[in-house]
Amino acid sequence: MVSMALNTVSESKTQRLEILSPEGVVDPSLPCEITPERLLEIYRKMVEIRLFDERAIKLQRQGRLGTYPQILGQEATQLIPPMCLEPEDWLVPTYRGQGCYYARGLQLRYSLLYWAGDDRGVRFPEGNNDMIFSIPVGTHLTQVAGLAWAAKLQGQPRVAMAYLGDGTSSKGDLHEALTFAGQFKLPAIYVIENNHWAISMPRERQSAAKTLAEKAWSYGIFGLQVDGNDPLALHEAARQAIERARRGEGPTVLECETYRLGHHTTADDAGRYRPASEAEAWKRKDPVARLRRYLSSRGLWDEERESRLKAEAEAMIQREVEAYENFPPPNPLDMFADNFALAPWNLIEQRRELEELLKDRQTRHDLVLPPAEGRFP
Ligand SMILES: Cc1ncc(C[n+]2csc(CCOP(=O)(O)OP(=O)(O)O)c2C)c(N)n1
Ligand SMILES: [Mg+2]
Repeated sequence: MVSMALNTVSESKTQRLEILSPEGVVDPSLPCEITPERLLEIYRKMVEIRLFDERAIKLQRQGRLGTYPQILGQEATQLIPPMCLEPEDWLVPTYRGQGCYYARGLQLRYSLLYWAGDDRGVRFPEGNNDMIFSIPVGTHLTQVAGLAWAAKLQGQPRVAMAYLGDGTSSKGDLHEALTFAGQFKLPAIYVIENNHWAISMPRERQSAAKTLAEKAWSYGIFGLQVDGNDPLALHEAARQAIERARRGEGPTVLECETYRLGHHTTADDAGRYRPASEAEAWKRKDPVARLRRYLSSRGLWDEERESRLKAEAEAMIQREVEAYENFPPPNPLDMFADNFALAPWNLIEQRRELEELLKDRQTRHDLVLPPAEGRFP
């Protein structure tokens, strides 16, 4: 039972949690505290983010969006652990994080804006402790230990959750972060989104470790492998990990085993390095279809509700795309903002020059400009 295992880090055998089978059948012997309303909320968000992902790819192919990292097939791992957090908990996803941010209430127009290269796309909801991801992989892992440590020192019941990929789990950053998190018993949760590929490097060649979760044990940390396409298992594992962290019982590593059904990003062609049959096999474990089967078997879902949800989701996404495309252009002077507390003289000069050039032009913007003055540092 996972509830027993979560109470101890002396258990050295890494377990795997799967509650809902790919056929949509629940294992009644496993703990699973979840209401029908919560299940329906999860399903709605999964469908919305899948349709958004499809739309984002089309926008990129039409030249209306920059490079975009798909999350097809990873909807459950993206949405569910962040949905179990409170707004004041810290969340630091990776670039493949549209679902994580959506779970926390970021409007999809901002995700599009970000992937169009506009830094106004990181306008997270007021009161949320969400952080922008870093493109260099793994650099946030020690920072998340730091966030958790700060929460502990300040006596705040806050949890810090980091996402990382299977490839990133090979980086030294994870060693440092877990050493620290384990030793200081920090309220940190490391969600390894094992989607089986790090660009063209398969999971099998990534590490000789049998599971990525078992790495946790050597740091005195509880590690659990979860079926990342099983919404019930993810919800239960994340809920228990968060509760443990809040009770002061230390960190958790959750390896969520899923599959990247799409390319690494729109700049990649997965057909060049892996057989299509592999993705086809994983489609049978699809998290969205799996939850739909389960909801239908409980009389909570039917065809009519499905088409209504899809129509509503498409309309919402259309509104978000329009809001994104009608966003006022950024003010070129913003490139000088948020870089230095005290701007160096050459930047001050360049900013003045640009200001002069822009004088006669009409620029619309919605940001407060930084002051033109500055001093030598
Ligand atoms: C420090 C650093 N090295 C290399 C890269 C190039 N890079 C971008 S994504 C990636 C693979 C990451 O794979 P994984 O951690 O499995 O995440 P996934 O993309 O599968 O979600 C690499 C090597 C980078 N962004 N940062
Ligand atoms: Mg990966």
